Order: sequence, then structure tokens, then C-alpha cells
Amino acid sequence: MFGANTTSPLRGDYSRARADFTVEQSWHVYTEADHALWRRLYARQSQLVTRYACREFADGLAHTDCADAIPDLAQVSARLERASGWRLVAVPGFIPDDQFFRHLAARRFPVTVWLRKPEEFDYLVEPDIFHDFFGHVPMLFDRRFGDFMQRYGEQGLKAMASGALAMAARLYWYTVEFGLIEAEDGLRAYGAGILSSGGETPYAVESQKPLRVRFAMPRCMRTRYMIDAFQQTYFVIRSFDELTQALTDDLAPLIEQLRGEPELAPDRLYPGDEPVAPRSPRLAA
Ligand code: HBI
Ligand code: FE
Repeated sequence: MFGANTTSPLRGDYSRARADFTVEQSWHVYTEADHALWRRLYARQSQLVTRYACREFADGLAHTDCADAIPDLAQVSARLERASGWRLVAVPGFIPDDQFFRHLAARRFPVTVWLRKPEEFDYLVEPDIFHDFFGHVPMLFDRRFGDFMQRYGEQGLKAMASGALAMAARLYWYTVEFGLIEAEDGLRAYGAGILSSGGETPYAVESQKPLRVRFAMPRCMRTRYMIDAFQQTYFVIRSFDELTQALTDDLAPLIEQLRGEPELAPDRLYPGDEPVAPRSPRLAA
């Protein structure tokens, strides 16, 4: 009994996972140190949102109401379900691709329960609750974006069955994780990998270093990516309808067409690319 509330949820504890890889969040198990670290992470990232995130992300973040403590997933899930028909489920970490796709196809977003250590404040390779929640949940309050995610889950299952998982994963990577949008008020981020990273948020929108290319499905699905450094290429959409539209049709014919094509490098432009300029650091609200 004296041991209660002294240990945080264990990283990668799959021992209690159900067949669909969900677990109980066990919110009471987070320590005061965990909540304090969350507040620091939230404070840093939320301050970047006005300047760098798209409107949909900013609106969604306000709905999450999670500045002061690690969120109770069941509570946010109930609000989210009323807003967009999405729900949140708790998972121990990375789950198998087919299970991940199945959750998305059913409008359930898997959120990892454990929080990074203070020494991992700036970056970690695996998703933790800060990345999964702060990065992904705001956009799920947007019904159109939610529709895209659901379709991605459905098409991802089919792509997997036809041996094209890599192409589906690249589409996810360059949109859901690292997507940029050219909004009315300039270039902004909507990708969770960008918006959960203090360093990559200004980099993705303003730096002269990376390439920015107008989003096109075949280009994006052929491009390799790195998981342990800032991206070298970002793909820019004009509207979220463009994404939903891209997945309206069956992906299978495109996948068949691309199957024999070579992969593209993440650090160069190719014929047909439409470059997009970074946002000037001097402008912008
Ligand atoms: N599991 N928890 C979790 N989070 C992910 O983002 C994730 C996953 N399993 C598989 C997976 N992603 C990939 O299939 C997709 O990114 C394509
Ligand atoms: Fe993610």
C-alpha cells in the first residue's frame, strides 16, 4: 500500500495487453513528477502552436484541455466522440501494423500510456503519451481529418494484404506525422511528429535547409524516410480535402503502378516536383 503512486506506467509492458493490444490507462499510477514533466512539455509546445500550427490543430488542442496534467484518456475520448466520432484507446507502445490499422478503420486512436523520462525531453524515437496525445489527438477533433485517418486505416489493411505496407507507411509518415499545409495565413504544420517536437516545429516551417514539395501521392509513397533526425523533405497540402480526396478511391491501382518503380531519396528534388517556399521568420503572427 505504501508503494502506491510511486511508479509510472512501465515502458513497453505488453503483459496485460488484450488481443487488440489495448490496456487500461491506470491514470492514478502517474506520479507527480510525471505530471510536472507533462506540464513542462505542454508549456513549451503549446507556445509554438499559434505561430506554427494550422487552425484545425489549435482548435483541437483547446478542446483537449490538457495543460495541467497527463490527460485521462477516457474523459477526453468522451468529448472527442461527440465532436468527430473518434475514440481513444490506451496501448503499451508500438502495436502490430494490422492491429494499428484496424483501430484507425474503426475510428479508434491508440495512445501509448507511458511518458518519456526528463532526459528525453527533446526527442525520442518511439511514441510516448506526449507524442501520441499532444501530437495526434487535436487533429482528430476535426471531422474531415478524422475521415482521412479512418480511410487510411481501411486502405492500410488492404495495402498490407497486398505486400505494400512500406508505401502505406510512407504516406502516413509524410502526412499524419510530418505534414505541412499552405493555409490562408501561410505555411503551417499539421503533422504530429512536427508539432510534438520543440526543435522540429520551427525547423519544418521556417528553415532554409529542408526541401518542401507540393504533396502528390505517388511522389510521397515512393520516398524513403528517417526516423532519427529532422526530415529532409516535407510535403505540403493545400487543404485537408486534398488528403481525404486522395484516399476516396481504392489505392490498389496506384500501388500496382508504383510497385516496380524505384524508391526515391529523402534529400533531393525530382523532375515534376513543385517546390514550396518556407515561411519567412520575419512575417507571421
Ligand atoms: N503503433 N502505437 C502505435 N503507433 C503507431 O504510430 C504505429 C503503431 N503500429 C504500426 C504503425 N504505427 C505503422 O503501421 C504506421 O505508422 C504505418
Ligand atoms: Fe505518431
